[in-house]
Amino acid sequence: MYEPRPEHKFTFGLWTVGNIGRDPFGEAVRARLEPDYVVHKLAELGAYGVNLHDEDLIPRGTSPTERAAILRRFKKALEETGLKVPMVTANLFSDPAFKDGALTSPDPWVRAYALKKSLETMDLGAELGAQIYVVWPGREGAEVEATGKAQKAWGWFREALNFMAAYSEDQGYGYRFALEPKPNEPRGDIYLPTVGSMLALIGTLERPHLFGLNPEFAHETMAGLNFVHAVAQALDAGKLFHIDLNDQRMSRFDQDLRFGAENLKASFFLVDLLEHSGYDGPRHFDAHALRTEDEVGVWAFARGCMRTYLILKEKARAFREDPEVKALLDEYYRADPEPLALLGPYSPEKAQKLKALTLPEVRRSRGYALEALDQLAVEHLLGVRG
Ligand code: GLT
Ligand code: MN
Ligand code: MN
Repeated sequence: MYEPRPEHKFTFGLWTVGNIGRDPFGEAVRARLEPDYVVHKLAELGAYGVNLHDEDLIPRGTSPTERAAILRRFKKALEETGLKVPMVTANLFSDPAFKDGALTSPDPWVRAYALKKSLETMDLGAELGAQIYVVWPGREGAEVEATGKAQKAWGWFREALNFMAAYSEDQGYGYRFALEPKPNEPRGDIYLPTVGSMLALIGTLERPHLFGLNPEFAHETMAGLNFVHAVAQALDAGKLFHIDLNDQRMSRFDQDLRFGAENLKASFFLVDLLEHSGYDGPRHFDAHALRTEDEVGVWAFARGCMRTYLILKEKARAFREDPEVKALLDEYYRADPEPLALLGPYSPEKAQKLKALTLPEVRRSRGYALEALDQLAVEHLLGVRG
């Protein structure tokens, strides 16, 4: 019943299941997995696709002949399994050149190199059939304010995004660009920390219709923000182009935990939102197995992400269909025609009538029954209803 299938559109990054378990204090604990092997394993588990950074597939310094051989093997695995590559992104954070920013480095050599790398990643993605291009500005930030770079960085970043979108159009690639905010890590402060700040940036771009969001559960959660609200706002703006699902405890380092591992209730309402929103893009798990795990643990982790999503999807359906929930919600949203007629678009008559309005006293004393409603959600989650 909770068996993942390609139509569920679950995707993983090569860097997620391929994570070798390095952290700032410790060395790798797992061997690198070959990309074509990952493709076969993900297909066996019922995933829809695999996403990648340029360097996950083609390590820096690969010769053109080696590159061709890697691509041949990878494409063969995709053909054999039917797995898709819906999204690609450039690694603009590992190279020492990017230590003070990539697209917003103060050094124009570095900015030009980061842009070149982005264009080449778009070429690679197009060859693999990718339609979504993620931009995660992880190194675009600062620890030191004395440079005044915060005022310039926006302009550089905007210029680069405009360039990339123009290139995509020029080549006929048809990419949709999904911008991924994060508050901090690896930089002390990243310039575009939240879904809200990315949405605001999009309005200043030359081709805003080509740009949307790739929000990540862990990233808003690190900042103590409500991820469900962030996704709802992106959806409302028509800007949910992609989503990074994982889990995280607040105010910690970027944990990228298995989906649902920590905040079950928030995950439940996120799945509820996604499944009822009409969003039909990939459900991408940007998470990795704990450092304690061997390869067996990696596949248990991947399977766990997908199963938890499907279980929560079923619970969300049962919750929405529960007659008690429906009755409480009917009452919650009950709308008298009299005030409704005063709301909506402005008119001088409505303004006059609004000024004459007296609020019935009962509107102050009413209860909203949210305790009962929330308890029903908890009981569905605990498996005693539905
Ligand atoms: C990196 C980061 C993620 C981004 C990826 C895209 S890479 O692992 O932590 O949140 O989505 O570059
Ligand atoms: Mn993360
Ligand atoms: Mn991410």
